[in-house]
Amino acid sequence: MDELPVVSLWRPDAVEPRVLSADSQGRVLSHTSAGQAQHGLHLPGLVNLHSHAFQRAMAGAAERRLHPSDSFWTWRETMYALAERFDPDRLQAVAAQLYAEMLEAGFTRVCEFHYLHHAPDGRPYADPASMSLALIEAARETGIGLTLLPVLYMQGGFDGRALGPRQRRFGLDVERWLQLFERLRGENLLGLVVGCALHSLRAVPPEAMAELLAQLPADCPIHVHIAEQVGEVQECLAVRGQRPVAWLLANAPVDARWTLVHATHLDAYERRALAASGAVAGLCPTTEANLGDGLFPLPEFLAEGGRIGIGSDSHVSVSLVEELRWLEYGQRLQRRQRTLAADEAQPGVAARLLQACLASGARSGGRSSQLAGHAQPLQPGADLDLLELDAAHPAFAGADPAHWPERWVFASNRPAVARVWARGQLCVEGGRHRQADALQSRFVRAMQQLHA
Ligand code: NGQ
Ligand code: ZN
Repeated sequence: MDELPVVSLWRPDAVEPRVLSADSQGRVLSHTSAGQAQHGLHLPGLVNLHSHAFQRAMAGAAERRLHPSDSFWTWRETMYALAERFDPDRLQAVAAQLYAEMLEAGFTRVCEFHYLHHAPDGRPYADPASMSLALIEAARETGIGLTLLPVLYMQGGFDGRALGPRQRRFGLDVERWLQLFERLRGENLLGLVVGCALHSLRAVPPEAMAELLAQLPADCPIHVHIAEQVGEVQECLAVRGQRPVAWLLANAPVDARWTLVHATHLDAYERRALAASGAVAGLCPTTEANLGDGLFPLPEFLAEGGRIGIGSDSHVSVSLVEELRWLEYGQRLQRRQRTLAADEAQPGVAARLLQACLASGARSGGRSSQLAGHAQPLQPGADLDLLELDAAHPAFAGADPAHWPERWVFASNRPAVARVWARGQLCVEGGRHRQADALQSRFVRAMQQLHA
């Protein structure tokens, strides 16, 4: 365990000097008051609740027009073409670079929504878990907490059509999914959580969904892509007679174990019912902007007690700041108002968003079951995940540290995270991951091969 500093821990609108200690697993052992506050500010690390690591290799490479009506669906073809070029080594190289960047941004756990299961021709690797193991090794190399979500992906669309040639490597049926799940649960990596992902309502037939859900352990986190594109909502209405979120709520026991990724297109009933379910809405603002998805009804959902978290998804940006900033800015642009994520109890926009993300992280990451009740970050038993803002950064000049989150999210473009601990281990110092240089050289080589 690395030595921990006396921390100046951010609490909404206050700063508490604390001394933290960790057990050998990197969990908080004690949390005691430390008389004098130090200058600076520490926050609990955040969970990045949605990642497709391989897509980091595509960031910025799909921004040239291919078609007069480029869309999510034309982007997806480019993404599939890149996906074909991955093998386990390239995946590990790209994922490790990505995870190091996440740590530098202040994310201390990642929920990896993983569906590149097989070789490009659709045949399983000699070890069918090879691609998942590459992700586990990337997490081990970087120190990030990993919630690995092997994805069930069975069909090419709502109508039940077979997987297309470029989707073959994603395919698993329920039986083979359960084999992979059991195998991964036996892997030895500190802090590893193995959960379940259903790719989307498009990719999983209703009977298979029910069959799989019935066999999951009670504490298993469950993630699903849902209602991201208008076309998907229309197809779901046509084939299943309900909008996607309404259909899921009616056909699955959606509760606090669930993370609904995107959930962009909600009617008022769906929005209220999702808020009441205890599930987390997994918002991915920079990817949703990049893909032209639409805007989530944030102020209403928060007012109704809904839970949110953020993910960097396609990794066109790997920045906590940018995700939170765009989450608020999208609402401002749409409604021509300001401070839309704030409310009377919490007037700080960044503070409210951070509070919401910190409260949902343990659920989405599958870490709440280890504790009594729902894990609050940095309480005894929770992972010792911590970030330190750079007290010398000009963004914070003149501000009360309790209000630094607003300065950080709205006014720092140069990175402001100085140090990051994941499960008690110091991973980032001076804003850089401790293995940044070596990871980056290997990443550059992999990128040259992937784009050759
Ligand atoms: C994915 N990504 O699985 O990587 C999806 C695109 C799909 C996002 N939705 C593919 N952002 O939904 O079919
Ligand atoms: Zn996704």
